[in-house]
Amino acid sequence: MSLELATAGESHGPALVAIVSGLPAGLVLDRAAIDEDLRRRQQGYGRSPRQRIERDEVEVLAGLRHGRTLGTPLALVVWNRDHRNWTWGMSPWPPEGEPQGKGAKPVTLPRPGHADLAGVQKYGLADVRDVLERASARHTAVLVAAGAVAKALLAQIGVAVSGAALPEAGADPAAVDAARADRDTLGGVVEVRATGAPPGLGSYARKEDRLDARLAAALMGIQAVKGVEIGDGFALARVRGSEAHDEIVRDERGLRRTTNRAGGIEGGVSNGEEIVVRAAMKPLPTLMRPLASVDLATGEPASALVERSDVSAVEALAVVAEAAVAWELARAAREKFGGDALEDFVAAWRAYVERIDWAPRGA
Ligand code: EPS
Repeated sequence: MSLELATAGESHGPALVAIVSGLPAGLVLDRAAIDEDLRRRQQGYGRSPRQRIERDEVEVLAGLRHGRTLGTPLALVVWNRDHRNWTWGMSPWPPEGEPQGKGAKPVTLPRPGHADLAGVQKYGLADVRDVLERASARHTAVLVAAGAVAKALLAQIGVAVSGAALPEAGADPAAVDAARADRDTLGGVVEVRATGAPPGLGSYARKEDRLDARLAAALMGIQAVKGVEIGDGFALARVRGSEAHDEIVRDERGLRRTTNRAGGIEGGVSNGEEIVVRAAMKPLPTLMRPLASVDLATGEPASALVERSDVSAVEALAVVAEAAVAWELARAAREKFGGDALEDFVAAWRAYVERIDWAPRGA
């Protein structure tokens, strides 16, 4: 039994859609909790004016009855309010009438740092809009909705996940103001911590089972992420082995570690300590003072497309990264504990933690 997630949706199309399969039956979902995560994702200093248009809320089309999962695919929708300004430009079917509104003119000025150029080359497209609509970080709204569902499942086994931006670069309001004044953008670093994860999530058996590899892929899969670190990560490369590992002791509750340099994962398996991961975000590449590019229609040198954009979205990334980590931990927990009914899943978890010698950490 595993969780699976399929998504669809363009930034200015009608909606973003997610289908979550592999949930047990009987999980109570709290609509307000999902909407609160969607609201958190829209916050943060330095966001684009687009966030004044959107007011993201989840709509459930299938898989839920009276607030409880049915054990069938769960269909989630987040509507794009901005679509009303793009009804011609982003019409799924050939539009009727004269071109009007946004998206009516083709984009031919690829932006360095976006998928624009590689996307038109790869898919044989003439209009960069056909690339940027799906590549956009708008997509992360529906990933946050799915992550909120994952967090509800994890709460049943005492696991809590939370993300925060490190207070520097794009999470420092003064730095954001300075970058905005220079018509520039900023990145930053976010950290996600998960408490209560038992030892044994993930496996060393195959590289695709390794929890650290899975978390790294989940975080790298988020727009603008260029680096991922587990625990002390890169800093471990510069210390001796005697200073790099987490010694094992036993207290009255069970086995535990005296430090957590590994970030709660050894050999690709959770070790029962807090799981700590960080992701580095590059500065957003849509610039109000654009970089050099080439007009794909004429072949002549030109400036890249200037479009409404965020100065920084690092606080939004913290919420998206939290959702990505929650999703991956929930997936690993479904693999380990199984069960068609929620109570079977929880009973398998309880029997397991009673069997092992472990002092639960921070739950
Ligand atoms: C984004 C560009 C901007 C952001 C968008 C991500 O979109 P727009 O061109 O409509 O202003 O606002 O993020 C969101 C819409 C969102 O909800 O996070 C991009 O190019 O990735």
